[in-house]
Formats: sequence, C-alpha cells, structure tokens
Amino acid sequence: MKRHDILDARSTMKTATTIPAGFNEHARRWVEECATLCQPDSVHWCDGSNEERAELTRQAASQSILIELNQTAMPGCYLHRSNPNDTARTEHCTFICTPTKASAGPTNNWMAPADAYQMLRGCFAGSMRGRTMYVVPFLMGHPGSPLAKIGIELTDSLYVVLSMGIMTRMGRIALEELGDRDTFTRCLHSVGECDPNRRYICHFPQDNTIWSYGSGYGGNALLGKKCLSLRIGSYLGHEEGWLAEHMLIMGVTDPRGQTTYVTGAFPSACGKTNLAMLTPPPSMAADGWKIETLGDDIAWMYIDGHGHLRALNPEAGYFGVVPGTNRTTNPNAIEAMARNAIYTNVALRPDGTAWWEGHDEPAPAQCTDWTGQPWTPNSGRKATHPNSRFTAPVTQNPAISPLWDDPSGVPISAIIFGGRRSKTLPLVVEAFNWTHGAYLGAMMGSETTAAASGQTGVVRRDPMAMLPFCGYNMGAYFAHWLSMQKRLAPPPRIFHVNWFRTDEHGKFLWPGFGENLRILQWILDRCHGRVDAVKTPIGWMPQPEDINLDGLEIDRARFEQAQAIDREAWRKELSTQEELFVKLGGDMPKELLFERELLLSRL
Ligand code: OXD
Ligand code: MN
Repeated sequence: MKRHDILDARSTMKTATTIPAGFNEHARRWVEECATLCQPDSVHWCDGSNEERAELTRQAASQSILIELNQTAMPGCYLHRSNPNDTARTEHCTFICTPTKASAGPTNNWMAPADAYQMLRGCFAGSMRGRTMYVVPFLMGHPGSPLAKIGIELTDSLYVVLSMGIMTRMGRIALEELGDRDTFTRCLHSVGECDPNRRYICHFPQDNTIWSYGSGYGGNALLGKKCLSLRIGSYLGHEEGWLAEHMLIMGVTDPRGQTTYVTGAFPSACGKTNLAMLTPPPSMAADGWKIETLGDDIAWMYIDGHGHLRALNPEAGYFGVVPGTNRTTNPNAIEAMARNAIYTNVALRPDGTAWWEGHDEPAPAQCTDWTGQPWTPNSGRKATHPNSRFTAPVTQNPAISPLWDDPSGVPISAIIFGGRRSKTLPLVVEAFNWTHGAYLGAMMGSETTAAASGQTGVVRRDPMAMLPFCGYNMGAYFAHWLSMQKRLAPPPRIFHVNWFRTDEHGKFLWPGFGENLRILQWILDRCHGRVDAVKTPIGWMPQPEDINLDGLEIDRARFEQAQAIDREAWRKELSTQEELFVKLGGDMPKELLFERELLLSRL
C-alpha cells in the first residue's frame, strides 16, 4: 500500500474544515486523506503564532496534559507526566521500510513497505475518534538554506504540538519555505491506545514518509528529531552527498580570540549536552577561554565550494536529560530550562516547582513523584524517571553561538568520537588520517552501567553513535563517510576521547565536565599545528607536558595512567569488534577491515 493510496473510498472525512491560507493543495489533499483514515472529531491547522501557543497551552492545562509549575519561580514552565509505559525510545519497535531488507542493512529492523502500510493502516483507522488532529508544519534547518527540510506532522497529541513548537521552526515559517511544492516529509502520528505491544515507528525513506503509532515519547513522536533529521536525513545525505550525524556542534574560543568549531558524536548518557554547553574552569575562563553552543544532538554536515566541511544544527530546541543537571554540572542548561520549558516525568514539590535527583537543592521532605504518587526520601524509589527530560528553546542557553542561526553553518576543524569506557580507551587519541578516524568512529562503543543492566563493563558497539539512527545500511554509511575524504581539502582532524576511564579502585582518572576543555585545548593546538604529538600504535597522543593541568588536582602520573596503552586489552578490544564486522559481512568497506589489520600488526 503506497502512502498516496491511503484514502479509503468508503469513508469520508468526518468534519469538513476550513483550510487556512498558506497550506498548499498537496498538503490539503494529504491531510484530508489522513483525516479520512484516522477520523478525528476536528482538525486544527497550526500557524505557530504566540497566540496559538498560549491558547493550546491553556487547553493542555485544562485537560491535565500539562501541569502549570510555579510561575514566579519557573515562568512559562509546565510539567507533563507520560504514560509510565512510554518513557524512552523503543528501538525494537523502530523500522526502516525500504524496498529490500539489504538496503536497511543488518543493524536495522526492517519491514516491507507494503506490509508496514497495511499493518499501520489498521492501527491508524479511527485512531483519532473523539480527538483533534493537529496539523503541524515545521522546518528542520534554517529558512532559505538548501539543506533545510520541511515536514508536516499530523498528531493527536497536544504535548507533541507544543514540544514541536519548541524543537523546530514551526508554523507559517515552514509553509512559506514550502511554497506550492510537494516536497515535504509526510509525518503521521497517533498515540493510539499507547500500548507497548502496538507501537511502531516506521520510516519510508523512498516515500519521504514517517508513520509513528502508539507512543507519545519525544524520540518516537517529535518526528522532526530522530526520525526526520537523522533517519530520513542520513538516507538523503547518502543520496545527495552530505552527512546527517548524531553530533553536538560547539565553538571553542582560545585566549587569542580565535574560535574553532568542532563536532562530537557520543552515545546516549555520555554527556553530549554537558560538553556542548561546557563552562570553562575558572583559571581558563580568566585566560579568555570561551565555549559557544551550536547544537547538542544533531549536526548536518556538507562540503562547501572551498572543500571545507561545514556543520549546522537543524533543531531549534533542546530535549535534554534532567537528572544530574545542576549549577555545577551544567549551569547553562539550568539557565536554558529556567523558563518557557516543558518538563517531562520530573517530581513536583509542594510549592509547585520541579525537583529531580541531582538537583542543586536537597531532596524535599515530601513531593509528588513522576507518576503522580506521594513520595518521601524513604520511599525506596526515585522521585524522577531516569530519562526525564526538559524541552527548551536553544535561544535561552546563555552560551548560544551568535552563528547558530546562520544557514551556511560553521567550518569544522575537528570531529570527536567518544564513549563511556572504564578500561582500555585512552583519554584522548588523534587518528592518523581520515580513514583511520572513520575506523575509530565505526568501532565506537559504550559500556552499560550496573544500574541499567546489572552487568558492568559490557560494551555495546554504537558506530558513530548512529546505531539507532542510521536510516540505511550501516556498511554503506561507512563507505559514504570514507568517500567524503576526496572532496575535503583538507579533511578535519578526527579524535577519540574517553572521559570515563577508571583506576584499579574504580575511581575516574579524569575529572570530566568543565575540565574537558583542557583536552579540547590540545585538540585545537593540533588543528592549528601548534603542538607535536607522539606516534603510538593506536594513533597520535599528547606529550604529557602539552596538556594544561594547571590548577587541577590530578598529577602527571594520573594523566599518564589515563593515557596508558595496555596492548593485551587492545588485542581483546579488537577481537570484540569482530562481531560488528561479521554482522555487516560483505557490506563492510575493505578500508575499515584493512585499518583493523594494520592496528593488529602495530600492536
Ligand atoms: C537520544 C536523545 O536518545 O537525544 O539520543 O534523546
Ligand atoms: Mn540524541
């Protein structure tokens, strides 16, 4: 069943609607087809205005979809409690529906498009009875940019509408960009009955279509983010010669006043938002070091007319993890979420303010937990869901880059890969060249924590942090990365970092957070040819005296421990990479197989 065949001739749209100016004929016809299928009681066409936001917020509050927080302490802030069965992305329910299984590749779940449409049509049929269908036009990327993508999301969730209003450029701005074209991503979403056994997030790259059913969670339901900007985006990037990446973008200004831009890919729970918003340690701030955020989750990267890699953030908001965020770990995030933010699944204090584990203030004597139950510190459970989130406009981040809104993006000097690894991986290493760098990214992994799985030290391979987000065959994705090199003059340098290495007592060897700027300082020095490095079997590594440890409690010996190469552990590391190589089989580019052989022989 093709998406344009969804109209069932026997049914008619339940409510005739007046279509506001700005929606073109293609949009109108498609909305009508979807309304015929989903049978909403009414259709609301969003214009993205402040008045509309105020009215929809009022409605959401009156329907208890949003709970108004204390407006003196947290102006414009609301709390949303999700269904407890719907608090995270569901990778096992996420499908890439390409004509052949091979083009989705062995790391993605696959369904044949015709089967997926037929099955989902059954889910969506009548799913919006008694509800309103909201028509949400949105823009990912900057108005006027050739890379910008327009989507229209149809949803029955007011939480989704209000969140899309923060996370994207939503409303008329998107329609103006679309004009009378048909080239918008058709995003159909219904929370349905919110049943985990009837939850499907399906992508149809060839149809420029996303159908998501049965979940209201951000990554499953705000379809501009992971679904469009990464899965459909990476597919388009492969077709059109650019990259859609799960990366932060930041500018680092040194005491000379020179700003250098870097991107970084880290799997979830490795501190990507914290790094993107890093606050320099006082001694470095006094010297003139400064950080500017361009993005904390997604980077679209293309090669400009001079052969330079440039990156831009297609989003307009942050959807950040709340627990552990405080004035010490991330003061910029605290400022960004202080107003006009939607909090999901945090705790509510008696004074109407939000609280979470890792808040600046201690646990309240009593409060209401994320599920709406009374909670005290003796309850024996957390007050906040570990994946509770804030949604806030990027412009509220005090460290926002003045270039965040520049459609041409920023030139990238370094790409940083990283994971959470207690052993083996050093604090920082630089790749020998682009191909070696792609290999470091392809072999990236992160350890599961004891809290999450009961098994510490189990490495999940997450190539370039894209395992859940690559919209096509991972082997073809690696080949696409490798092929970029010939068009880059010169390619950015590639680094691998690991903030999480521990000593024999399980203590972190490196303090992390703002102190990570010291490692960025070396990365910048390398980019600008200001510092030498030591050639090791795994890549270029800093001479200890070239890392600025002034004012840090850790000494040179500890730093060297964080950098040590344990050859035996590396050989084991290489053998555990085998699994991914075997899984990708013949799709794995020969160059990466060769890099692995070379590393083995160097070891
Ligand atoms: C993620 C996110 O899951 O950004 O990676 O929400
Ligand atoms: Mn992410």
